[in-house]
Amino acid sequence: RYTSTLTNSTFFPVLLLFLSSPLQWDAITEMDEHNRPIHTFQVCHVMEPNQNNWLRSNWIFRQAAQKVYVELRFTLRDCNSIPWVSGTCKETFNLFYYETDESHGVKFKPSQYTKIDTIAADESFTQMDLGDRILKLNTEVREVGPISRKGLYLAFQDIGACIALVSVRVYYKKCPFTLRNLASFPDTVPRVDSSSLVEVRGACVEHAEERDTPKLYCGADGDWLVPLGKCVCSVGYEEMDGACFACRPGFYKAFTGNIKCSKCPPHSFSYGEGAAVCNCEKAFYRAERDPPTMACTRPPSPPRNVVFNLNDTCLQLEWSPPSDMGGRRDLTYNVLCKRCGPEPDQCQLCGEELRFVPRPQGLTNTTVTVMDFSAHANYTFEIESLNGVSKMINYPRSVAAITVSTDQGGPFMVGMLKKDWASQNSIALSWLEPEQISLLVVDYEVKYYEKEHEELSYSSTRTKAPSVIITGLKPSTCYVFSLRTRTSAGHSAYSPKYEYETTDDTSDMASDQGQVLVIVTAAVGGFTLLIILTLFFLITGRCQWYIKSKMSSDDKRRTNYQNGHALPYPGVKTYVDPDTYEDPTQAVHEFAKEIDPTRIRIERVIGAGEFGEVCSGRLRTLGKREIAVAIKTLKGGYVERQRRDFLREASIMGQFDDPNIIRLEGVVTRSKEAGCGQALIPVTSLTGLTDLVVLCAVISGRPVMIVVEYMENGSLDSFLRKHDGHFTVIQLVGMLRGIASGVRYLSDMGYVHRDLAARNILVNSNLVCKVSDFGLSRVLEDDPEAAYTTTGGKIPIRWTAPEAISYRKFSSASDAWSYGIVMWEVMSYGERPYWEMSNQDVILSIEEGYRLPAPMGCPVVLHQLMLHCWQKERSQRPKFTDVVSFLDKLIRNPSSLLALVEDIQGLAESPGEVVDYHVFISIGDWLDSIKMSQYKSSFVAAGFSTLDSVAQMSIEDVRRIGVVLIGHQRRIVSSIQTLRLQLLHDNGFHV
Ligand code: ACK
Repeated sequence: RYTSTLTNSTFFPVLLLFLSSPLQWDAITEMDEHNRPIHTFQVCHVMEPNQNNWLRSNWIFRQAAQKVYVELRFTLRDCNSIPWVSGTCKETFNLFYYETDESHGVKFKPSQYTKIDTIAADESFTQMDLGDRILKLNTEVREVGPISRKGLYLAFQDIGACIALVSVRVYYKKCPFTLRNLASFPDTVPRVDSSSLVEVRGACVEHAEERDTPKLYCGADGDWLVPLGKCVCSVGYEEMDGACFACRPGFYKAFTGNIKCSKCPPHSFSYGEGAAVCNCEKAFYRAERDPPTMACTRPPSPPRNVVFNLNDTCLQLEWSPPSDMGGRRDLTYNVLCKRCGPEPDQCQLCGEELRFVPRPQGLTNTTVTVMDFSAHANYTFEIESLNGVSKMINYPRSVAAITVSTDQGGPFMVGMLKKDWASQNSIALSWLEPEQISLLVVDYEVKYYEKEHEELSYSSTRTKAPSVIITGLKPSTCYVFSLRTRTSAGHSAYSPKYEYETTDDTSDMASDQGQVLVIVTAAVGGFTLLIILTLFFLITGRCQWYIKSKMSSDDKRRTNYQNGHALPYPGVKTYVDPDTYEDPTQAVHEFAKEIDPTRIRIERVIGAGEFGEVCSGRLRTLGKREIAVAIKTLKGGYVERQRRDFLREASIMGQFDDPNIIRLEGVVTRSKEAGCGQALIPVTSLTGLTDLVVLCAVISGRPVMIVVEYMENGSLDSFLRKHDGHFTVIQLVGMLRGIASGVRYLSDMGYVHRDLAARNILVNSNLVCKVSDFGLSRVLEDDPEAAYTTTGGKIPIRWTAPEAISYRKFSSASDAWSYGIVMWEVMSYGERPYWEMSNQDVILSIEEGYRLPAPMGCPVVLHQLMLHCWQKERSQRPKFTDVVSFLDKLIRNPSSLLALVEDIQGLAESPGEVVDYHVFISIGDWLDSIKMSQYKSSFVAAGFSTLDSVAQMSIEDVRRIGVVLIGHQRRIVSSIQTLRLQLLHDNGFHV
């Protein structure tokens, strides 16, 4: 039977053949307990000794597989239940394979076959079971590979057991053809090595093109992981249901990308399908640089209301903008000048002697000044309005014209300018209106200046009436006045100059006294204000001086350093960057206790650090107690800089005092020079030569050490990998809570860790997690995960927030991102974040919005918290104090952890394949098949005795019946899901 019950698997047809040997397997059809026929191969020569009965499969074409899975279902008779067979009866059989390119005519030679495994039954049946018609079916799966030949044979060797082989299924796993982000990915066979992923490049679907190379990774179980890059629909095509469709008539799409087709802009149309741009209607145009999204436009109408002002030397033309701008805003004007004779057709273009201010062409204002024109001439000025599409047409131009005769000027000269009265600061003038003037007077302009200053700077004022009072003048000063008229034809020339004087100071005594009073009042008020302000500044100034003088040098530590700026942080102890000390040794002694090395006993080397070995040992405390410690050593032969960098960590660690931060016991910095073998450090338990060598290195020269509390379980990443699946969710959440609480303490102190990762967390024997590895940038230099970025820094890419990677913006919010990655590491038992992806791909995928999926068995709430930590906008990431209280709530209310991500994805993600289910499986068989036999009695005791009832079980039920370990819960729940699918299919549902 070789139909599929497995996702992403391809099955091979398998046929079993008899082989000629004296005692053979038999093909037998039996009835199961439901009276349904089962076809089996059986052998049961338990009485005779030295059995060697072979059954071989057909040649199985390998196809693309590199590794195949063989699933066997069989029953096996318990030898004890058969009388008189001791010594000859066996309870195992052997599974073999033979790789070959030849598909036919291969003679069976046992010596060519390689053994895959000896297969034993988890459940054997007895005579009694037979009587009750209970078949105890065993399921065993074995992997075979890597396979390189074209195909293989399988063979079964019986050596004297009583076996019925019910089914053999041979299959391999593949990532099935899929469409993602408008790219298609072919069927892909995973690598034989299950820890590495196959990178597959997708091909864009029709009418789509690559934006960033579309990629997926094929995982060992045939799942597609980590979509990267994408294709986007080409111009004229839009995305719908994973394909690119042409824009309908009347619509267009001018750019590639996953945007929708848009309606044609005003005054444009598209008749066909798949238009990249819409064409303009008649008499409408698109300028060269107009985007296709812009409406089609037309040239503007001519300018309106052209007038001119003319005086002796200047001719100013003015006009109003056109009534129709043609739908654009890039309006300009050109002025063309023609000088004409007495007849209108005797015109020619003006020569270069005429000056236009600012210029004759490309004007943006509605005025231009013309100079150096001839007197007694007729000029015609054509003012043309233009916009970006004017040059698309030659005719008609949008022009307004005006004719100016430069003869004008004298006729509307005014009469004499008369002084009516004068005061200390003002002079009143009046004049007679001009006579015999055909044009309407618009206004008069009076120009005046101090006589002493000639005409260097003058003022002017305009008035519509033939009189004016000029104010703001100096007393006893002579001013020069002249006047001109403005009509619709422009300005007249100025009148002759008139001189008038203001009166002197004494003539206005009363007002002067008033002014004195005001000044005195203001002075008194000002003085009072001055006294009040002086008093105020004296008091506050004193306070500031007092505050400054109180801040002695050791108050430095009360200052919170963030991004190099000192922020006062009242009431909370804050972190002091040791680099702010001129002498780093002073920082070490301020924050770390000096330990007399005779109090330390080194016992074992437990690892290697950047500066030297890490040892475990004992420290005699001042109260004569001995405590376990870890001792970080600085290699002999160090230079001063290395010593400073090494001790920097102690200067930082020594400032912290929190149950979730690794505790500094002290440092050894002042011991005397010692040679190899000198008993500076009493060594009582050297275990071997290596330790001896190491210790020599430690004690030669001037030994320098950092002594910290001992953490029995070492670093969190290797600890979790070693104990995969061994903890309950609550235990894992407890660890996460500890880490969050430690980082909360650091962020409250104003310290940014920058390298939070499971490898930098230590675990003690009570599973308490503590943050370690301090030292800011130096930490990153040490970290083997740290890689150089384009901005030059060394950064552990997979753990670091995007803003810290791209512009080194490290903050407690970037620590929150790293904390999210630590959560993921914990929930996946030390899996490498982003698996085998390259750093570059990690950066790209994060930028595109990809985030790590929930690890197997991860409660939904925890994955949500991770996603919260991985918000792109750093201000939206959670604060550590919120993370701690959230985790506390989960611990108090564990039912919130019950919903697993798989539960939610559940059936929705199941494959649509044909399912074949062997109905005679018992609960025991099922638990055996997933290697969870130890829970058989728990299932039965809790009343879950049929597969139907098991299929209804929730994760909560699984926990309730006593499955505590999360790894076991994971295995059982995922198998229940498969079971559910199988039952659904058996009941006629296709999922
Ligand atoms: O994973 P591990 O066993 O835990 O290997 C590394 C090694 O030293 C190099 O760093 C271990 N280690 C570091 N500090 C301590 C400590 N305080 N207690 C116990 N082991 C430690 C770490």
